Amino acid sequence: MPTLEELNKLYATDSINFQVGEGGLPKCTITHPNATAEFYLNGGHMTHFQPTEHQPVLWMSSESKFEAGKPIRGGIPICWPWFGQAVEENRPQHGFARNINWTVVQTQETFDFVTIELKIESNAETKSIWPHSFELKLRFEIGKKLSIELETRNTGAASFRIGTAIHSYFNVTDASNIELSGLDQVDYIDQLDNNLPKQQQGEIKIREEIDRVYIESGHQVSIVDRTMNRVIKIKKSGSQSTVVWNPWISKANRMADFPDDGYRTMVCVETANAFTDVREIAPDEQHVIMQKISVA
Ligand code: TA6
Repeated sequence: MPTLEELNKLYATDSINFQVGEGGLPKCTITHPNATAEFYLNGGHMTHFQPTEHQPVLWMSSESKFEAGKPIRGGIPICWPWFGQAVEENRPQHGFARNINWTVVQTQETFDFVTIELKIESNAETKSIWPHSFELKLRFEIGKKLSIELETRNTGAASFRIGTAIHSYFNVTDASNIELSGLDQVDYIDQLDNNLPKQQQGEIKIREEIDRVYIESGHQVSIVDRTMNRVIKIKKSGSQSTVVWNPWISKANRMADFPDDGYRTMVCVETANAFTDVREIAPDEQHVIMQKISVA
């Protein structure tokens, strides 16, 4: 793994800088006229995004661990190559991409934004968990808006299937005083009710734990934060499933890296390929999933 000095020599720009982050993990900070942001090479995990003149957009847990090989709680976990529990035993929840170290491929700065490209590729360690050859690229475009693009390439000789989620945690002032619009009449799988299929009626309001996988939704979702008087708009491509999650009280209390009252100020809206939306990738083929976040 390159040293911070090598990373800065190769990839630093006026706005991009690599430094020691929490837990001694290497962190990239972005200080651009249009936004500030930060991410960790551990998991390719974005932990902060704030357009200038706005409040932070991403929620971070004050109890998150920052240990190599362990997922960070909050920000934007990259779930890949499966979403949720793996079918096989002792394989990590939400895949392994968020637990391993990513390498920097390139960085670029323009007047309007910065772009950073990271990648991981298959090796003996990944093949011991998932027996396929792949190259996975993650691209952040950070400016007044944030886009996150995940490109899977099959570099092996056999097809494989992937489940993914750009598992974004959004910062809201009071989760009981927001509405999520854009999913009205969309079918969803209720992960809290034996994965029964249901249909969304109207906007989503949060008054208890919610864990739903909206299927066949290419729709834009808006988080209307009445208290902060702002709307977070979430567009996407390469995905026909959107996950909405808030652990609410008892699940928040059960998670060691999640503050007991953390549920009050967050909601996850995840751009996914989950359940029936998993993707088959043939040799030399690729799949791109993208989430674009803007604040109004
Ligand atoms: O957001 C959907 C979900 O699958 C929830 O069921 C919850 O488990 C969440 O992901 C967080 O998962 P994690 O493994 O990060 O604790």
